[in-house]
Amino acid sequence: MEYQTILVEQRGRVTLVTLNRPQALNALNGQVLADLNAAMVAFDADPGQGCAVVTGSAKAFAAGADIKEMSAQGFADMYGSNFFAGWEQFARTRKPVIAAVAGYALGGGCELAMMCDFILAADTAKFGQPEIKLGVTPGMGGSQRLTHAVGKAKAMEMCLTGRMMDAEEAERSGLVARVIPADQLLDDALKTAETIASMAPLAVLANKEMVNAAFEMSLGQGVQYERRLFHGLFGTADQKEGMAAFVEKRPGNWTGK
Ligand code: CO8
Repeated sequence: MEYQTILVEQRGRVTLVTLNRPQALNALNGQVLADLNAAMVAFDADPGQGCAVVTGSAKAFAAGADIKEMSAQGFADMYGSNFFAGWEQFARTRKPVIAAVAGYALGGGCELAMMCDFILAADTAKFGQPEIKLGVTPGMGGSQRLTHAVGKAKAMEMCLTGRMMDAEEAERSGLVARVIPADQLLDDALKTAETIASMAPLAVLANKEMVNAAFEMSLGQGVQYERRLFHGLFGTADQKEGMAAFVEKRPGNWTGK
């Protein structure tokens, strides 16, 4: 598949997706959306792939939605076309996706990182929702996902002032899983993705699905949902294999069945 704005590379069972619009600091336009969605659909459908890493450049993961593409649009254009609703497709990727963020992750860039399953941040990373400075608001889920991640006080301050959060504050606030020296970010993210891709595929899907359920359900419903998925995995060959492998002190040999 030919992509115009991203580079896609398979490394064993890991798909590496690199945003590649350096002239616009990887600003997210319609073509990036189309390319990313196509890459994620192909990744999800490929049984040889177990985890994806989405990354940008050293300067910018992505500096937001493409302001030049949006600036002349009116309400009828935006509402009529349900502008950027296509990002919901990216967020529906079933297999795990790690965001490896260096430099700016602003506006839609921060929102894209938060649509991934977790964020690994270089010590150079800067996160922000600066849309207020453009006279608008986040539009790809940032007001919701940021609030879930860092709580109301910090999310509200960041959305209302547009201030950026550095990597250390982002880790302390729960926005990122870990901070890594910039020159080791990609290696670390790929290694983390390999670890995930080496696990039993159905258990990987189930773990992702149940953690995400915590954002949609009450505690009671979520616990029930977890238990049903847990019970369901006892119908898989990989559960038998995983538990036999533990007893026999050897690694599991997964079939994804
Ligand atoms: N869109 C388009 N082009 C961009 C963007 C962007 N978001 N960000 C940077 N660029 C371009 C610049 O215009 C510039 O291009 P050119 O050389 O042709 O002038 C090039 O990238 C390099 O940028 P700078 O020269 O500005 O680089 P600096 O190092 O001086 O500054 C910054 C880096 C601080 C990141 C700066 O570029 C900046 O502030 N960028 C904009 C950040 C921003 O406001 N992001 C939020 C955008 S709005 C948004 O994301 C809304 C999401 C939801 C929409 C959903 C609608 C439904």
